Amino acid sequence: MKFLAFIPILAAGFLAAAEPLRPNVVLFFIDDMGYADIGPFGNKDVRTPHLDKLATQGRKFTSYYATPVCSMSRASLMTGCYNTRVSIPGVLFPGDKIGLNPAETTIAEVFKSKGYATTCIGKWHLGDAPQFLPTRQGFDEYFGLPYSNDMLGGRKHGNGPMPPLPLYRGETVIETEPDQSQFTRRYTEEAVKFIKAKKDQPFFLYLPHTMIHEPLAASADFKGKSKAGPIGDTIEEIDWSVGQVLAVLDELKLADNTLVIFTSDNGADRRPAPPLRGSKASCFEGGVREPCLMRWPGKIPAGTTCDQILGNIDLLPTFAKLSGATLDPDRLLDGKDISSLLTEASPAAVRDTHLYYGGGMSKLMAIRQGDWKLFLGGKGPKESAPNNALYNLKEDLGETTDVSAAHPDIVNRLREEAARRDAEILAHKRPVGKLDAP
Ligand SMILES: [Ca+2]
Repeated sequence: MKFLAFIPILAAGFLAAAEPLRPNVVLFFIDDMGYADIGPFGNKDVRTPHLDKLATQGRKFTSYYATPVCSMSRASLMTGCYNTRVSIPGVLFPGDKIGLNPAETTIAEVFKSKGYATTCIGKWHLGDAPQFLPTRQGFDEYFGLPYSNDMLGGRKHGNGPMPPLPLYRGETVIETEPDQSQFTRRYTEEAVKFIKAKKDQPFFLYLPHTMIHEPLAASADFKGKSKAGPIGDTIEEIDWSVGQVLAVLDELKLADNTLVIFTSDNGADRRPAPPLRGSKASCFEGGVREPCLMRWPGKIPAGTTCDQILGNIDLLPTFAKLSGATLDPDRLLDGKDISSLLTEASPAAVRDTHLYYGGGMSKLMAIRQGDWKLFLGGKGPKESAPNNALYNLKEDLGETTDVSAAHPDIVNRLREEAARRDAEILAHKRPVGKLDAP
């Protein structure tokens, strides 16, 4: 009798737990911010009080992976796949005849399928032709630049002189060569306006700031105010932006039902990222491992740190889980649902392996499995270590000492694993979007 009475309670509990929580999601995706650029990750030269607060109220992820450069990183973020699988190269340029294939399912489309309001405010960089813009990839609204802020009018490139840098609203260019010192402020105002307008429904706010990509520019309130020069000024203004968004979430009593994520697209541009080796464009950790903070009050344990592997490729399956969206089982993904890394006190690894594709030809440059990282050979020392260089990231996070000679078995195992995974991706890669395609 007792046993029979227990069953409905169990079933009810199970159903309640399986109900998706459908949180709002705010995703800050900074351009060229490196691992050591903010207070929670050890920077003592810039003031980042709002990011410090985000870390205190949320979880710090020390092994969050992006890629060496811009477009490939955004492709991974949007699709849950390594960029090679979706055929997006390292960096797209104005007038390129390619973009992220409109047939791909993006994180914005995942949220749309569950009734979220979506917006992209900032840098897109997945194709500047109309059919590749954010509005064609699941974003209701778009305000920002289609590519990097150094792709200025008249600059020479393979496609000819670049057009004046365009600022879009929706699919319309509303200004050209806008005042760069106003980007952070204007994007932030747009973000606050969006949250206020959509407060009564689930929303996804994607905020890929243009700063801190060069040319650096801060508004009058921040210019010359930091102890670290122009880079410090822009970082402190980004921190202000985070503070503005957190404040409006508090004001509207949305904080408890909003997952806030702060991270970046690639390593610091020609600046060090201690304790990591390398910077932007490199497959050493400093080129690809990003500062990452996540806050979701009551769900993510406050003031904690997680060292497990995760990255851009994992956000799409994780967002699908949190929003209750169904993914097409026939569409291969590289990322995993890492929601356990957010919510559990001491989560186990979800995936133990990460692939490092290079920013040039998108060649597989290195593989990490657990604490071991093996370089597979390729371009020069900036982008990669020599063929077969093996590092133990637990003992040697700075990748200073190649221990391959002492571990030929590990070198062989990782090399075989890398070859197997790379071959699978190349065999199943999906086409890039082409301007002239039917
Ligand atoms: Ca970048």
